[in-house]
Amino acid sequence: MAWLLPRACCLKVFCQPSRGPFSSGIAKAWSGGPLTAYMPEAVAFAGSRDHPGLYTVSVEQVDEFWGALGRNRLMWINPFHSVKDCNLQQGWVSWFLGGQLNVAVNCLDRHVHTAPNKVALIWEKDEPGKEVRVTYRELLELTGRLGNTLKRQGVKRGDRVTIYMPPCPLAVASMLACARIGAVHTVVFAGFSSEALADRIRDAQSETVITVNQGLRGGKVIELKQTVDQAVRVCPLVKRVLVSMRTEQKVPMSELDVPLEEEMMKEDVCCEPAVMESEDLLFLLYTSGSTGKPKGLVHSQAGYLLYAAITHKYVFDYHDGDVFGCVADIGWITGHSYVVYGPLCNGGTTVLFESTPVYPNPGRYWETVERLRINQFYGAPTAIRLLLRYGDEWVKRYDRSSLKILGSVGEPINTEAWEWYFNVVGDARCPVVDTWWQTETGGICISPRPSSPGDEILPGMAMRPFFGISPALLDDKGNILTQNNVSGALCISQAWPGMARTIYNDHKRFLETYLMPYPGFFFTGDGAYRSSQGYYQLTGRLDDVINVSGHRLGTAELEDIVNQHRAVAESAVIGFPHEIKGEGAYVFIVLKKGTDVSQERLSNELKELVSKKIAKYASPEYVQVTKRLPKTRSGKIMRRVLKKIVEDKADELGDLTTLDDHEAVEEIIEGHKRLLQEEQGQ
Ligand code: 6R9
Repeated sequence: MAWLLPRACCLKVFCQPSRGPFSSGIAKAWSGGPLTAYMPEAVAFAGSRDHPGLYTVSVEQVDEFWGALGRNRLMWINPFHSVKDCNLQQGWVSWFLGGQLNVAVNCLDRHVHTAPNKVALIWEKDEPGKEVRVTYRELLELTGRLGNTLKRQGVKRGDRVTIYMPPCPLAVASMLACARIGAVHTVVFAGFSSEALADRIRDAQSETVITVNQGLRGGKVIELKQTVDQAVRVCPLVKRVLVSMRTEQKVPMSELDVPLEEEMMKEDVCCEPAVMESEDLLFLLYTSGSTGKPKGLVHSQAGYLLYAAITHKYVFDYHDGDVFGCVADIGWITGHSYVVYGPLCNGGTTVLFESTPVYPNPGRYWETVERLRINQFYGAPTAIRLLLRYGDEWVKRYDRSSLKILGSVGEPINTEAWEWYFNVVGDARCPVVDTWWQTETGGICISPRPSSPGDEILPGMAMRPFFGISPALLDDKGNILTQNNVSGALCISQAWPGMARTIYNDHKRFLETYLMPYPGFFFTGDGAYRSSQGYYQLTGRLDDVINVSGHRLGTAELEDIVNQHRAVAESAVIGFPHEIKGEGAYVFIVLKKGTDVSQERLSNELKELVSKKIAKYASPEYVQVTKRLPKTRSGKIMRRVLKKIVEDKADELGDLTTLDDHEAVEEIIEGHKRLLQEEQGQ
């Protein structure tokens, strides 16, 4: 393994023994029961005897709550003097002021001190059964050598480094090496096109790119270095490209290119950690807006790290020794927070999944669960819906008894997929946590857990705000909806440590997008319903709302019903201008494998189903069957593209750099034309 380096003779560990929650003396001194084992800091919070009590403290005594966690769960070089200075009205958010720390030290050194041989990463390579385990000591060594290589190449504190790599230990070491030397990483999903990559390199003004010669995904070789070559041709600022060898295949190297492993071998494993201020930049991560160029959301050091760690611990009930399996790519915020920063800050063992859910067959996830003894599995509804199409057999042939909790993220999880995940994958034994959050929020904000043991979990609902999160629903006029059983724009009414601080080089856009629509609130762009019991259910992006005959309908709500049809594997509902109703619903359907139903019958049955479950006015005008839906690389349906197609504006599809499968779009355009012709012919 080219990247696994020989053991170093000396390894300087930059830390004191951990004061982490599990080794804390405070816990032993407490005799008040299980709550302090759960959250030792609670001993200092008056009135926090149970979960609701703790939540109340977290939103009402914000400084006490986050101050105690900040002091206890992170390792500081210099302690902070104030917990926060935030004003959402003015767009001013700072946490842990005056504090200095190093994120890589928090994620590595302190664990090397207590458990050097504990496994930090399990790299689940594309080839099943070839996993590689990397201990905390080894990961620290890799990070140190890489940090020194970056420094020798001229990378300085504050410089942006673009990482274009699939999930692999060196990608994690690259992120942590940046954090160690004070550089700002920006990971670009290693599936994006050269244009998308170039846009992001230019926006970040990166002089350094780290990549691999080739990637492997689903058994296919991906020429990642070639993509980088094309991108850097139009990025004159790039001074160096560090190339790691994922496969044995040599690739042409130009004068910009630096063979990464060779250079790392020349470096020492000890790399002095930079002393970083809490609010220094940790990373940028690009996410696409519905219009305009992608936004480089900025996350800073202490607040982000603490929030990622705390949500990882409490949402998933992560315990020392557990194997945490988040199958997201590291190019996505989920990969940042729940493959890398959260688990490593907690000293956990985290899986880096390089493959796809269907390689070499649709049993891949569950075979991996069995082989690695994964305790918490965290995936996306799109993959669950895909696997559901292949039936239960692929799940049942593997032993999933290690699983304790199942997580879902990225989109609303429809009831059918939720039930299948819970009943088939989890054998009706593991809680399913539908976690709502965004690149902008840094970590999970609404999720059924944490809550009191045994508290109910309802299918397809994110339900409860996390510690420190105070959701609010607002109407069109900006009024706060205080009652239950209402829908509105989901906002968050006070700052939390994990929130993004700005958009890189465009603070104005940050203010306009998130803070100005509802002054004093952070606006998420999503709609939500608060049930009569006070639980939150996400109803989709607000720009995806359809207004049929004056009734606002969430696309997610309609899709949930459509997906209940026995033949439907997946659907996307789009609004289009309708002479009478204002807007009508146009439904795209992907059929389950092996189902055979005529277009006409399906269309009639779906109309009936929607009429029955919602109302007649909501029943779809058009039903188009297609082989696949256009999706982003992280699996979100690109509704914006479908909308242009149904509005007959296929020549205005806009930015397609994040699109996964261009053929899907062609097929849908053709299908749409055919459907209209058939309708007109009738
Ligand atoms: C983590 C992540 C954020 C958008 C978000 C929302 C949708 C994410 C969801 C969900 C319903 C959930 N979303 N989780 N919708 N239920 N559990 O996905 O970040 O890529 O920035 O996307 O995804 O619309 O606003 P990001």
